Amino acid sequence: MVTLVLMNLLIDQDAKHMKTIRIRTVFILAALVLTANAIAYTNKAKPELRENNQAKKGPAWIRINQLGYTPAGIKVAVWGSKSPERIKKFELVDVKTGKVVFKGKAGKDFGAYGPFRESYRLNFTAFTTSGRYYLKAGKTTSPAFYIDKDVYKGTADFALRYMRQQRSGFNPYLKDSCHTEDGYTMYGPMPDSTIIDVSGGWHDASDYLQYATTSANATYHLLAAYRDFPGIFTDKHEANGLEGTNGTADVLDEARWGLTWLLKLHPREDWLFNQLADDRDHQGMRLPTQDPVDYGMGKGRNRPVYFATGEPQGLGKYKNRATGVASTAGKFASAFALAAQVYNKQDKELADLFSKKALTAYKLGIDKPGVSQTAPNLAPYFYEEDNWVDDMQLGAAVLFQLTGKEDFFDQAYTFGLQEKVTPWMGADTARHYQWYPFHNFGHFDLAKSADAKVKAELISFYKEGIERVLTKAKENAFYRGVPFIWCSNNLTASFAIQNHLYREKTGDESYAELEQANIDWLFGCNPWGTSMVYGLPANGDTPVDPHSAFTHLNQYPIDGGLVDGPVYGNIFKNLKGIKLYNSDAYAEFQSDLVVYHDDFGDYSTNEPTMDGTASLIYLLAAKEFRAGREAQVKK
Ligand SMILES: [Ca+2]
Ligand SMILES: [Ca+2]
Repeated sequence: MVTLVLMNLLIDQDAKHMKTIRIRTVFILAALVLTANAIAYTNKAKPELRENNQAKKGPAWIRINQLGYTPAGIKVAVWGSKSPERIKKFELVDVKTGKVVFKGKAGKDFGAYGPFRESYRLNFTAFTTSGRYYLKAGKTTSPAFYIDKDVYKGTADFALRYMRQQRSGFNPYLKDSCHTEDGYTMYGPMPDSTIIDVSGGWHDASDYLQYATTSANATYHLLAAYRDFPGIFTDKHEANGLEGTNGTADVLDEARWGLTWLLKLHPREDWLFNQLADDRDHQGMRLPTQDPVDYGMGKGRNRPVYFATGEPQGLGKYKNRATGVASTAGKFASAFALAAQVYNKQDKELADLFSKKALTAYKLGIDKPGVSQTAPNLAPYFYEEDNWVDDMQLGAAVLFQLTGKEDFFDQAYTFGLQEKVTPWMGADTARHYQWYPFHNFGHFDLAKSADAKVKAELISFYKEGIERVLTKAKENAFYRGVPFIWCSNNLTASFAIQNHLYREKTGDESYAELEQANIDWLFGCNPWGTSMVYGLPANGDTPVDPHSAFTHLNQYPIDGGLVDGPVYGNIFKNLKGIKLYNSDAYAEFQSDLVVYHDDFGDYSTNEPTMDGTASLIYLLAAKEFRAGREAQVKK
């Protein structure tokens, strides 16, 4: 996904692409029009209240969650200054009346962080009245924002737009088909180049590779979102993704799209495929429906599908370090086993099929423990997943829910003890997708079936991971404890989900502020003052020039796409083939610590990903659900 180095090098050499004129204003307006109906509440933002945070002159800024804050929720903004100025207090002002409605103390001086010399957390959680406000500290004011129970309403459905746009096979956004001739087999027990139908699924990011590991994890997130928050999602699309209704929540339509592809990758009990296409894909920007890449079968024809052998793979210069198939097989087992539960009432035959597939996939993982990494070809980049017990734990946990067989519970528990904490938590760095999924649903799903003692033990593992991140987070005003590696936003969304799962299971609110800080970060409470989700909120500062063919070539909005996110300054400096195409609107917010560029040329921070967006959908559904529950309690 983010391995677009070669592509960028090619583009660098292509004078035509270099001269692509970006009509940014028109583009932004078009995006705003197209997204105008998406978010019920943010529509209330009157144009004259729209403020561009970056454009505001420093030396100090107040960063907020642009979606807004729920009345009963944690409410914190961050004040940062490039001057040695300090503050002691802040005020909350009602936009309509101009009156100060709340006064707060600035609290601890966090000092320097990233681009800022001084920084503070402005906590106004105690103020709970709905309305539209801005914050003021010294001479600095924040953009206006809402406090309202509906600030998350419709956001999960909005992010589903990006998933539909990523569909391979029939693409409902383009209303056209692509990659219909996938694929031909490699590494399998059948002769190489055997034609097999594996068309469908989702493109991984702005390239068009498709991975079992990310697709199965995304499918699990969508199914879990439907399971946990069924009332959040609407039905405004048909199964094929076109507008209409089919009596099924769109999130389940999307999960089904993923499941249908996963079934094609596990067509027999002894067959499991791990990947479709490879980095030969990285040959310049084009829409998926105009993909001319030739994998040896002719331009735009069949792409290779890699059999999960458990051995290192790579058809070109580079190879991965695969040791087994369990990391992929476990993800298939969990997605199928949850699907079997979800469809049990509405389609028994389908549920039985998923149940059968869950069992056979899980067995493949038992037979070949170890990791099944993605296969590189031209470049040395791949998803270097190093853990598999998390995947098998979740698979076994959900199979226990499905079957009631004690063996599955025991195995899930044993796997769970082998990796209590997802290892990136508390670390300063990790390899690309080394510890994936970025949080483990396994403890949560197993705890549902456990007695009080085991439940408490499993949930304490989440607490341990949260504590490790908190140790780092409490040192800075943004409460950042997530490492700035590639896809830091995906880790951020995942970490917020882990906090949510912990809070749901325990009722312990100790980490609510940390959880909210991670969500706020994604929506603008970060050094750059921008949301990291395309088009969300509709009137906010959100990415306008992401690393995507849809936006870059055709000015098509990529609504709901979560971009990779900020990386350490030294990661960015050492990347190959990276260059910014426009002057950096965020120049004064870059630092040696961390950078983020809203620029097509930065494939490391500004490329949306399918699986990160799927995690975001779960998280946003959780937020909307929780906001609704808080509002009920208040009544
Ligand atoms: Ca639907
Ligand atoms: Ca794993």
